[in-house]
Amino acid sequence: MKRFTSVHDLIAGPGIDAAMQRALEFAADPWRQDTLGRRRTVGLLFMNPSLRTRMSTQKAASLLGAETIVLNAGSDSWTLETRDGVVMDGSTTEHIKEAAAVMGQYCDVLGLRTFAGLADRQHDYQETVLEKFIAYAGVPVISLESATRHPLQSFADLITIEQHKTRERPKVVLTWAPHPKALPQAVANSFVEWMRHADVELVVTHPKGYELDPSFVGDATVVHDRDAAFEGAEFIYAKNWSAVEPYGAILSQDKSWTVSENAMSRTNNAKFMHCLPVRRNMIVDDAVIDAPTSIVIPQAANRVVSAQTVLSYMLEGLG
Ligand code: SN0
Repeated sequence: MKRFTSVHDLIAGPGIDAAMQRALEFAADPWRQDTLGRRRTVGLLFMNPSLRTRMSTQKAASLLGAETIVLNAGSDSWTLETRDGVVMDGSTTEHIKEAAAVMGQYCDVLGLRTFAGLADRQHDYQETVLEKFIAYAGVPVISLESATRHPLQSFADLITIEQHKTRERPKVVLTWAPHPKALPQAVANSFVEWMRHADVELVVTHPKGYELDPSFVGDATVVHDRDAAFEGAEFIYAKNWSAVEPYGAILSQDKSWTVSENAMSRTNNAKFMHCLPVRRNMIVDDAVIDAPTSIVIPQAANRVVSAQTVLSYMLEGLG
């Protein structure tokens, strides 16, 4: 695999089933390939904050015997310019062209985190920054969350559902929930994209106006009545996202969409999931996230497994 930016890269490579098989093997025995990354360096460039992605990807590389170098753009390193043809007389000090190319000289695999700017829909949805980074890096690249997707998170979500499901084809509900800030659509887009390729009954629920981009939601079932959507669900996946139209807008902070015990009581004893970080008592009530049915911590633990699986394919591909 030369790039991992969406589920499509996995489908074009080893395939979802084979990757899941390998993921479950790593989950059972994390050290089973502890020399695969010998003498290899994985470089991780963060243009935005991170806790899980940073630590889990470093941990995953370490389990495979690879070194990691982590760089935070703007705090550990120079502030990066991502636009082409601009006169760099402002606050940015280095262009992503040189930064990516130089990091590619030092590292065998690179990862990039670059959030949506939420100002220009086309710029974000064309994945302008990630694609530039890939073009100039000269080595395989892993997305550590880009403008429109968070594939390592979605892969971890799929692994988590596989491990916790109690029947074939479980009902999985993605529910919008309120948040004080405008957040990207990346986690929701990516979750829907992966679940549409999984053997689950997917239902998406959100207030009117929060429709996800058609290229992601496709023909997935969308229900605006949250109580109806929750009926009989085995997994409730909560996430806030800002509106796609008008792009990046907050249209609602309606607390009746906070995932409450009352809402969960309609489900089939559903497991609660969230990618974290989560705003307690905005997205989800304490009673739900602290209940035994909350699987947010094993879900986060699986971030190591998804990163290790993806890194293993990339390191193998280096020959
Ligand atoms: C990011 C997002 O895409 O929603 C990263 C999730 C993995 N989340 C946030 O930026 C949350 C920030 C906040 O203020 O709660």
